[in-house]
Amino acid sequence: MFKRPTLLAIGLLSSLIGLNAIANQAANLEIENPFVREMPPTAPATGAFMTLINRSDQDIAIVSAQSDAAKKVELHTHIHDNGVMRMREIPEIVVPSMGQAELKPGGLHIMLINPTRALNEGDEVRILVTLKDGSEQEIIAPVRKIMGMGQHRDAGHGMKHHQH
Ligand SMILES: [Cu+2]
Repeated sequence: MFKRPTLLAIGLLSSLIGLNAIANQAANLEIENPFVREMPPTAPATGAFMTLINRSDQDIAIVSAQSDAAKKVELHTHIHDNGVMRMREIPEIVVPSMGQAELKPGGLHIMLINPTRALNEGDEVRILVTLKDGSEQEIIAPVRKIMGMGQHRDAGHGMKHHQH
């Protein structure tokens, strides 16, 4: 006796999924206010920050990123380790359905390691992110100076925290 409603439900569900599949994750991901932090030319790395907005009803995940401005690009977060902020590579940055993810100094970020050129304020950095469904989105992020980055002091790669 449940056959009819069940079939109907499945039909509805598959048509919904079918509709959703047309728009890939990249089409549902909005990037707001992207920027790359200006660093001295000798700096081994810098970070890209932005707000990621997901207007779809399914989570979207960035699983990798690349850029011609850096030899290596990683997805990072910060963790508190005994009162010291450290960066850690993570496998993906998730943007929850109908929600957003904030990439900001001291939090989630896209790490540009070994920049291939000096990145000065006013320059633009192209970053290509790959999403879990294989779709890609290009981000154009202007380079900006950020002042008062005290919380980043101890967050460098391979830097030891010295007690004096
Ligand atoms: Cu980092």
